[in-house]
Amino acid sequence: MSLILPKRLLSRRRLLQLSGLSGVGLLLNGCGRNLFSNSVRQISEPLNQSLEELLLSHKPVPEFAVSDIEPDKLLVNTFDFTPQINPAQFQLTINGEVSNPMQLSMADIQKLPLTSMVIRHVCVEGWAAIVQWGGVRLQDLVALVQPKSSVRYVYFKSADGYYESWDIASAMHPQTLMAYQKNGEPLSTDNGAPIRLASPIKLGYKQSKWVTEIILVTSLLPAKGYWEDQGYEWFAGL
Ligand SMILES: Nc1nc2c(c(=O)[nH]1)N[C@H]1C(S)=C(S)[C@@H](COP(=O)(O)O)O[C@H]1N2
Ligand SMILES: [Mo]
Repeated sequence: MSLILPKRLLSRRRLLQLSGLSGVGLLLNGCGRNLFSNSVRQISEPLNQSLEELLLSHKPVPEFAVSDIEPDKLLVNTFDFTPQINPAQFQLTINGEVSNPMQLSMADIQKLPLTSMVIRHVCVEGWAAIVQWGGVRLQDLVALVQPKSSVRYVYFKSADGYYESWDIASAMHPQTLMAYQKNGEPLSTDNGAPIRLASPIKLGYKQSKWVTEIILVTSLLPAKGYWEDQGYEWFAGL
């Protein structure tokens, strides 16, 4: 029985399973930041079978060189107002059809592996820009909350009232990031600080700035997105 095994022979993940607590649960219970490393470790663990199969089907979009970045071409495109968020108090909520709903501070998020990519941002209004985004893969955040196999869509709520929904395949793409850096610098408030979506596979309006909540769901609601609900195409793939 497990009780007679010396603890060091058990993997941390196994220990967490045995204790009936996930790393995330421990994190939320305030048992100390050092335990966050257990959550990070779980990123390499399987999600669920349907999502694991999805991950195998992804084709990476070719990226540009850092020398191709067009710093002046990314226009600020904000439709309502620019929310001012205190990054020290900010919490990103991830919930919905998941086993481990969680809230992450920017410090938590910045402990996760950083991915950087140089891609083209394309706005439906007729401009484009090559941009470098740095952040955490959305698939890594999704792995932390342990999605149920029923999950098909992801909603993103933003601090300015903007909202979006994505198909889970696009959300789990390895180049779909929750970005907190632009062109090698911390993300500016205008561009969505402290954290925003960035992906080479979707039009600009899918790429929510100032994201506060990520909700994994089985079905789309009648409200699909800020622009989509005014007639814009929902999938908006590039
Ligand atoms: N929350 C929020 N996200 C948003 C928008 C917005 O108005 N509010 N505009 C969208 C549009 S149409 C585009 S093209 C990009 C622009 O990003 P940028 O302002 O960083 O260039 O943000 C997208 N994300
Ligand atoms: Mo846009």
